[in-house]
Amino acid sequence: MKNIAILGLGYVGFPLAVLCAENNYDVIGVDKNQKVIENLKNGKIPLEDEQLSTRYNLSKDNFELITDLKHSDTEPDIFVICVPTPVDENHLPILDYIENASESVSRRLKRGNLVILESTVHPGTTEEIVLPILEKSGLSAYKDFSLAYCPERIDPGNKKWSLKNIPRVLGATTEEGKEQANDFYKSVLESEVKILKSPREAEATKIMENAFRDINIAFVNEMAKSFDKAGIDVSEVIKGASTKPFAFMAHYPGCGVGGHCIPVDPYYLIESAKSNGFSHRFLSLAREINESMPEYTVELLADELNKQQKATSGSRIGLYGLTYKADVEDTRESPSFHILKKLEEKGAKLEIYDPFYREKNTKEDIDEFLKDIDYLVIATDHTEIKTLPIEKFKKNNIKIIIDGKNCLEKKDILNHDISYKGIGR
Ligand code: SAJ
Repeated sequence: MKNIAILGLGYVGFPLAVLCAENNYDVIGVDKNQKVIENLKNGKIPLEDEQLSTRYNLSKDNFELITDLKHSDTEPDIFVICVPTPVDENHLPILDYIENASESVSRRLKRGNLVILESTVHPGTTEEIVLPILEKSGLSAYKDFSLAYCPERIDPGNKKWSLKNIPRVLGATTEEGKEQANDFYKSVLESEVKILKSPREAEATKIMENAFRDINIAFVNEMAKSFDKAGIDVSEVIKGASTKPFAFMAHYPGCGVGGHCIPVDPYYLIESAKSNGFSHRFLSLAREINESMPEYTVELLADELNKQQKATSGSRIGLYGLTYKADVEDTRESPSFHILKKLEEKGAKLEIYDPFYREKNTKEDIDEFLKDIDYLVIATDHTEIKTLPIEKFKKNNIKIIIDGKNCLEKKDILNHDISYKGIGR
């Protein structure tokens, strides 16, 4: 039985820990957050996933749960670092968690060990930041232990693509390291693992795939702004372009780009490229366009109010949706909070409601929420709002709907004499 230490038991580390326990690894689960460890000891997992919870409770006899690696007497054969890599308010990467985790591993490192970093980082982090910390152990990443990078691609809530079947890429400092890391992933995954030249290429892969998504969203957001001026319905145009069976990939405009990946990952490359003397003008412009969408959404409302000789100030406005995407409770980097701030700055009399994130709700449920507002801004396309009968808006005398996710049927809304503006439609 091999021992594996997994540092960081969040949406990346925890599913991996369960998968390892199910595949006869003795898992040392490490998370700095005492609450996470206490909950896990009581069978409560750190994310909403019924199936994962059941699997964990069946496999938790293979788990040792600690807040610091030094509390374990078990000697790990493999270490996987899955700690967060957020950016600060200036969009600069915060690598403290990775550095601390690497220090913990360095103190326990033994000859023949395999160390894998899975957190999203800028190209060069594995070899320039993690490697020197690990080599404080006196061991060499080229002779004594293996160091690899394998970016996580988990997509929480995705029913089709799971940790087990999502293809992966990896790079390592030595050929032996590539083999050792590949053997590990093959022992727990069903998916293909593509071995790349070095950790840098693997680090750059994750950044590229997420920056690709960010620029494509920025592209349709800019098209939406242009089509708003031209009276063209961008949703129709995307449907039209999607009939092309090749070389077009639909993305959709909206009130902004949230989550812990897409709006964050490009900054890792933007910032690290600067130190190589390169300026990512295109990635930066895409970020600028996407970050302009919350304000654009509030301007759409102001324009519609003006048409009714009303001002944002003093108007009874409802903000529906604070999470960054539909039917999840995650609010990280959610554009809704920028919309909220703008509406408050403009003096709106605000009601707030989100069925998945209730901490800022001013009403108990959607019926109460709709009762006390005249104007509605939809910032998250939860199933609840998409399936709400239009009559509910009419009955509550909603006069304007700004659809930040283009998730409602425009013509149905207009047929009920309610003003409607979407993003680009
Ligand atoms: N968004 C748009 N227009 C789009 C797609 C997304 O405005 O066409 C917005 C969403 O509303 C959200 C943000 O972008 O606010 C991010 O959406 P997302 O669907 O990319 O969701 P994430 O953040 O969960 O992205 C994850 C990523 N997975 C990993 O990093 C492993 C991303 O690479 C995946 O492409 C994405 O899931 C996915 O496809 O579901």
